Formats: sequence, structure tokens, C-alpha cells
Amino acid sequence: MDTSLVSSQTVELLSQITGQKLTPKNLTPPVIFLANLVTVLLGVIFVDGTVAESEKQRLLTTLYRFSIPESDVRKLTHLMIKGVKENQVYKQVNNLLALAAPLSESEKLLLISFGYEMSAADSEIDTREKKYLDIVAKHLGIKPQHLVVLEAGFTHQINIEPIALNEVHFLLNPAQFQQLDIIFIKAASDMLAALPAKSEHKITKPHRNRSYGELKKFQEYRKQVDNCCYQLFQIIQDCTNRGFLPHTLIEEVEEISQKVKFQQFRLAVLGEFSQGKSTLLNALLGEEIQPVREIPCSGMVTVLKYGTQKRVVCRYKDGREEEIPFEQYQLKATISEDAALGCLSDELAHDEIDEIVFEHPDLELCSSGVEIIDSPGLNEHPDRTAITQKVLKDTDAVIFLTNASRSLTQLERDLLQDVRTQLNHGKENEPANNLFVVGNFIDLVRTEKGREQVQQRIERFVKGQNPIVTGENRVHFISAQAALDAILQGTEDDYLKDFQNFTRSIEKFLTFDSGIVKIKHSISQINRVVEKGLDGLYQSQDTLDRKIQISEAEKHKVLEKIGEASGRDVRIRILADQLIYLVFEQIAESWDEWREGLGDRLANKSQRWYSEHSPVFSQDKLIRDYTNQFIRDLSTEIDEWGNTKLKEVILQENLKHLDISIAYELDAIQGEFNSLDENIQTNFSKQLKISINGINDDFTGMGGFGGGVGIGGALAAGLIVFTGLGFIAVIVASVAAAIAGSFGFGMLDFDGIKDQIKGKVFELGFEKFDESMDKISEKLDEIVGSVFENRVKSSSRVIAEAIALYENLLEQQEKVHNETLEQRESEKMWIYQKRQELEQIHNELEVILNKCTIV
Ligand SMILES: Nc1nc2c(ncn2[C@@H]2O[C@H](COP(=O)(O)OP(=O)(O)OP(=O)(O)O)[C@@H](O)[C@H]2O)c(=O)[nH]1
Ligand SMILES: [Mg+2]
Repeated sequence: MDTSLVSSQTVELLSQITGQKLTPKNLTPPVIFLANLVTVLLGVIFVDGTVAESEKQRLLTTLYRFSIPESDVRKLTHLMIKGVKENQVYKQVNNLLALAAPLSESEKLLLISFGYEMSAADSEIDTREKKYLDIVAKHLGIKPQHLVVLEAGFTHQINIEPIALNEVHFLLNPAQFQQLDIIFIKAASDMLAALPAKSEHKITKPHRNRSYGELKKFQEYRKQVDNCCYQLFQIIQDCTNRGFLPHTLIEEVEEISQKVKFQQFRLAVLGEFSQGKSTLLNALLGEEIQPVREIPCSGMVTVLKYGTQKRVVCRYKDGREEEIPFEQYQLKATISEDAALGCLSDELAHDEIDEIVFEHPDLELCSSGVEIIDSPGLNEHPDRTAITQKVLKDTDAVIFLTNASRSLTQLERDLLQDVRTQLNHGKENEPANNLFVVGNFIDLVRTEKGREQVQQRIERFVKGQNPIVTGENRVHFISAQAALDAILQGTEDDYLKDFQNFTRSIEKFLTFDSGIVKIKHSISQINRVVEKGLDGLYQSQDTLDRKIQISEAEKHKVLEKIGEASGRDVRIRILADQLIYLVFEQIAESWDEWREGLGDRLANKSQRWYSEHSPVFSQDKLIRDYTNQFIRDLSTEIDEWGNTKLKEVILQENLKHLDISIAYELDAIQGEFNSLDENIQTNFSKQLKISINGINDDFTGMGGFGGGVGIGGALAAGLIVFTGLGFIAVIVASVAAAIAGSFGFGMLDFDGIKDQIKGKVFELGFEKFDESMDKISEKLDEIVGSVFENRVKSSSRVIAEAIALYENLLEQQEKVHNETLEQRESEKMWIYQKRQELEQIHNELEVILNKCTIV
């Protein structure tokens, strides 16, 4: 619909019809369509001059499909029926044309279809009614052959011209009606279902699917790395059993091995509702697994992954898990049709399922190591921030779907920017490398020129000034539906080619970009263990050679050092606890200060709240818009406080304190190792250094604890990112319902009603926000706790390793003391053998690394 074609005549006419003083802003696409519909349907009824009771009933039945009782739309319908009848608008060509001017070709055809449907409802289409519809259709510029299809469809004739039928199917495709209310989209879908099916392509080839060869190859490499891990585990285990290496090494390999074993690619699909996310997933999987329909469908995050058998697990928000029968999957993953047509956000907000995990043994993409995440449409979702955060957590790549046949909405632009920031771990204004923007529904853009324009429009935003994405082949234009059809039917066409082009880009990214980083990381972690193992074995050999010998006095000293090291760990923990306490005191103070000015800041922002919905025709939607903007403003405020006060001041300063103390304690241990190494020729300090470096790697790019550098850099590297506390939205979601219930304005239109609604949203929103303080504190506890805990854990691990090295030294001394020369010689041989095996693993890893980095 092109609302720029709404003329002053239309505004005046609709004001007259409804008896309300309207402005062009009030004439939203659903309002305009409804006015046309009422007019045409009344035209059909009145064309023969009389109105039978059955006709009245039919009219109301048809029109009531588009509203729920007591709603604003229902009231509006009544006003329109009354006004159109009194003014006999259906008879006035000029007025009809003014009303229909903004309608698209599809909308005009849908309009006339409703006329035919009503006319054919009893049985035959009355000739006068048909004539009336013909005339209207002609004025609207509807092609006669399309009318023939409609008539034939509603009178159940069989012989229909296939080209015209396909055109009608194209025009009535529900995706063409996304500007209208969901209720009309559903009506278009029902309308299509009532018409004969379009003629299908002939099947030329048997069912065939993409094989994801690159991903499979990559899985092979991962398995090889896993295999190396397993061998390493065995060697280390043998060595610790014989007391040649400290036990902490086994735990380290086990941890790495778990990570490698379960290493998967995560691919997430995001977008507003009905953009074809689930359809795209089905096309990627080559099977109709995800529920799909014209109106909002997916109700929650679903994760599709490989499993040895088909099973579905529901994960609840309270942490429970439950396996559900496979047949229930689609039902559970879907919101009810009522919820989709009515109040979308409420059902979503109250649902207690957190996510559904679907495991399947034969989905090619999943068995190639990819987990795919489908998400619910994000439009009005009160939990939007939380969902995006959840979906984006640990994802390797994100596919953002939009509708190529219309421009990016403001919400989509905001979403894309938000996704970009989150993918870049909070860094703003940097393009994301792992974001793919996909214009779907390209099949609805018929002309070459149209397609060019669409591409330019999307690319200008995505790659233009302040670009959203970076990297090759990050923007694609596809038809998920046409590609899925082709895959299922084994046919080949350009849509399939475009789709395969797209999947190849994704595959290439996952394997060559993301995958190589993953493999390199795993390999360097394994190599670290190999290196420590080799150092340890060299040292054991020296012990067997009696090159390392310690006196009783030195033994006592070592025992003392062990005690001291434990003491250091305890000191770090105590300090961390004290700091956490302090942090909370500072948080409370800072929060109160922030909260004090919050009302004024939000009140200021609320002046910019905007809704295209009319307080008269769609008050419920207006309230929802305002509530969403309240939530958004509040979330932004919280983010800002989180980033500037909590993160950059409170946490930063207190963590620095902790870091200095950790660095001091680890330095001290390192110093003791140094002097031990000098005294008795061990290489402890080197082994400890490897561990410290390892932790530093995990905290990407930070200075390092040891050597007194401190680890402050870790924070800057995005250890914590504030992009909403996530849960605020859910808490405030109930506001919309509460507010809607508290208004009784009905259809009254007086100045200032919008401000009144704003005021109420504001007041109730704050009330709910203050009520949810406990939850906020809980969340803050969690954030602060985990940041400190991470630090303490890392330092504890290094200290535990240091202690294990000391203990191992003592044990070995004890053992060697009691052994014969022969025993020692044979043990040296054994150690030599193990060293060879470790070297072998190192070489194998090198080979794998080379193989997977060669494109
Ligand atoms: N013509 C056309 N229709 C499509 C295309 N992709 C999806 N559809 C249709 O669009 C409707 C919505 O598709 P879904 O896959 O359910 O969309 P979604 O984004 O998962 O929707 P939600 O789960 O509600 O957020 C369905 O009727 C699909 O058949 C396409 O490329 N072309
Ligand atoms: Mg979906």
C-alpha cells in the first residue's frame, strides 16, 4: 500500500464516514483496507435494492473475521458500516476510487475476492452482484482474466487458465500483505486455500540435497584433533599413574577434550516475524521440520542439532528439562493462532519454556557439525533483548532475514545495529564480520529493475556509511520458499542457485573463518599441555639421573612452600569476597543516584515516543507501541548505567585491586620457582609460565598476571558486555496488559488522549520497574559474582598447578630414592618412549593445522 496516495478527499471522506475528525496519520493501511472492504461488501448487498436478513448476517460474519469483540477495530467496523450505508459510498465511483487509490495490485485483488466470496456464500453468484463486482474491478484496474479465476474458484469450476491462476496465486501470496494487519494476512491465506492449487513444475530429478562438503571435511579435522586429544589423555594418564607428571595435567586435558568433542558451529536466524526464518531453516535442512505459517508462528527459540536419535527436549525457564513426544514438537514450538492474531506479546511473555532442543540423526547440515537456532519474530516481543542476547551467545554466524519486497523498517535497522554491537562484544560502530543480511521473498519482486532497486536499497544501508557488515558475500537475495520447494521436488531453478550460492558463503565462512580460529585455539591449548608434559618428563628423567636431588632441609622448605601457596589462594579468595561486598555498597549508592534522575530523563525521552496507531481506531496497539518504547528507553538507561558506572568505574577499579593482588601472589610463587630451579636444576618456572600464559590467552590480549603486569586489559577486551539486563522487558511486559485494562476511553477522540496514554504507561511502567527491584539485584549479584569468580578460578588453577608440581617433586624424590639402577634405566626408556609419543602428537597437530588452513 502506498499511503502517500492518501488524498485530502480520502481523509475527508473517512472523517465523514466514521463521524470522527481524522488526520492523514490516522489512516493506517489496515484502516484504509477495512474502509474499502466495508464499501465493496455493502455494495454487493445493496445492489439489488433489498437487503435480506441472511445477507446482513453474512456481511457481519465476513467483517467480524477481522476483529475481536469489544476491540477498537470492531467499533470502527460498526462506524464504517453505518457511515458507508448512510452516504451510499458504494455507489459513488469517485469516492470508491479515492478510497482505493493507495491499494496495491494485490490488495485490490484481495478486496474483490472478498466480494466474490460473500456473493458466492449461499450458492450461485447473483448476476447483479457479479455485475457490480465487475464494474468495481474494472475501475480498480483488475485484469479480467483474474476475475475469471476468482469466479471459477468460488463456483468450483475445474477448467482454469493456468497462467492466470498462477498470477492470482502470486498476487494473493500472504507475504504481499505484510503492511496490513495479521488478520488480513490470514484472510489472504484462507482465500488462497479456497482457490484451486496452482499448476506445479514438473519434477525432473529425484530428491536431492546439498551435501555441505566443506563442513564435512572440517568435521573430519575436528575429529582428528579430538583423536589427538584422546591419545594425549592416555599418555598423560600413564605418566601421572607412574608419578612422572602432576595430576593437574590430566584435568586440563580432560577439559580441552570435552570442548573439542562438543565443538559445533552455531548458526542463528533472526528477523521480524513472518520473514521466512523457519522456511529458510527448512531449506537449509532440506526437510519441513520447523513450523511455518503466514501469521506469526514460532513461539520460542528452538535449537536444531545432531543427535544419535530423534528426540525433543523442552528446557524450562526454571531450569527443568523434559523430553516430549516428537509429535508435539511443532505444536510446542508454535504460538497459538489466537495469540498470533490478537495479543502477541502476552502469550510470549508468559510462556515458561526457555528453549526447545530438537535432535535429529539424519539432517545433513546438523550432522556436518552445525547447530541451527530458529527464533521467534522480534517485532513486538517484550523479551526481545533477552532473546537476541540468548540467540547471539556463542554463535559463529547470524543470518538476518528481511523482506526484499519492502524497505527495511526502522525496527529492523535498529535490530541490525544492535546485533552488530553484540557480535562485536559491545564495540560500537564497527562492522560485524559474521553477520549475513538476507533479503528473502525475492520471488515477489518480479522485474529485473525492481530487483536492482531492492539490492541497492539494502546494500546502501548494510554496506554504506557506518557499515553493518564486513567481508565478502555477506548480503544475499533469495526466496527461501522457492528454494525449499525446489529442494523437496528435486527441481532446479535460479532460486535454488541463488540459495546454494548463499549456503556456500555460509559454509565458507564457517569453515575458513570461524572454523580455523576454533581449530587453532584447540590446537594451541593441546600444545600447551604437550609442552608442559615434555618439560615435566625431562625433569623426571633428570630426577632418575639423580641430577635433581634435594636435601631433607629443602624438602621441609618445599612443604612450607606448599602451605604458603595454599595461603595465597585463600588470601585471594578473601580479598575477592571483601571486594564484592564493597562493590555492592558502591552499586547501591550509584544506583540510587541514577534512579533519582531517571524519572526526569525518561519523561524527556517520552516526548519523542511515536506510534502510527490512532488512539481512536487502534488504542490497544498505540498502548503497546508506547509500552515498548518505555521498555526500550528504560533498557537504554540501564545499559548506560551498566557501562559507564558499573563497568567502567565500580568493577574496573575493584578488579584492578584484585588483579594487583593476584599478580603479586603469582609473582611470588614464580620467584620461589626461579630460586628452586637455580638450586636444584628443575624447570618449574617455565612450566608455570606456560599456564599463566594460557590463562592470559583466555582473557584475550591482556597483559598477564605473572610478571606483575596485572590483568586490567581483560575488561577492555570485553569480559562483560552490557547490552541490557535482558529481563527488564519481561517484567515490564505485563504493563501493556495492565494499562489496556485501565483505560476506558473507547472511541472518544479528544485532544490530549495520546498524552494521557503516555502518562499512564509511564506511571504503570515505573511501578512495575520498582516492584522488580529484587530481580534486578539478583541479576546484578550474578554479574558481579561471575566476573570475580572467573578471576579467582583462574588464579586458583595456577596455584593448584604450582602445588601439584611441588608435590610431584617430593613424590619423585621419594620414589627414586627406593629404586635400583636397573629400575631407573628402564623407567628412563619408558619416559623416552612417552616423549616420542608426545612429539608425535605435536607433529600430527601441525599437519592438521596445515591441512585446514590451505584453502
Ligand atoms: N513467496 C514467498 N513466501 C515465503 C518465502 N519465505 C517464506 N515464505 C512464506 O512466508 C510465511 C512466513 O514464513 P515463516 O518461515 O513462518 O516465517 P518466520 O520468520 O519463521 O515467522 P515467525 O516464526 O512468526 O517469526 C510462510 O507462509 C512461508 O511460506 C519466500 O521466499 N517467498
Ligand atoms: Mg518461524
